[in-house]
Amino acid sequence: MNVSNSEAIHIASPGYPDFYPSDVRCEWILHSDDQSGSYLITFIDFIISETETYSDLQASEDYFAIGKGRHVSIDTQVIRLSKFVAIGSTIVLEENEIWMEFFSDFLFHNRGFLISVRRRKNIAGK
Ligand SMILES: [Ca+2]
Repeated sequence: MNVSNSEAIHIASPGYPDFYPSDVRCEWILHSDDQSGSYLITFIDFIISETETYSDLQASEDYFAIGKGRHVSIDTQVIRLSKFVAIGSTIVLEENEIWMEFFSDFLFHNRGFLISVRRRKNIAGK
């Protein structure tokens, strides 16, 4: 997705505001033509199911992760979020390209997330 300086884009979990499905993995790559700006990522809604282990069912935790560049990997990951994030929380990333990943395991769903992403010019001299 291309993010311009003038408008916010919205990214949501699949099916939002209905519960997201089990067993999904989504990736978003965000790119800006402006090399000298930052991404402002604001959480409008965020509830992801926490996973408990039942008997021999080994589930991994649902999560939403954000990282630098276009290659989803633990090495470039900046933050990994589960369960709840306070509404209005904002993350700033001074990058040209960032990735986002959503993963849900086979157990439990929830409403998921809605975020807005804006592009902001860096302050001169920084
Ligand atoms: Ca789950």
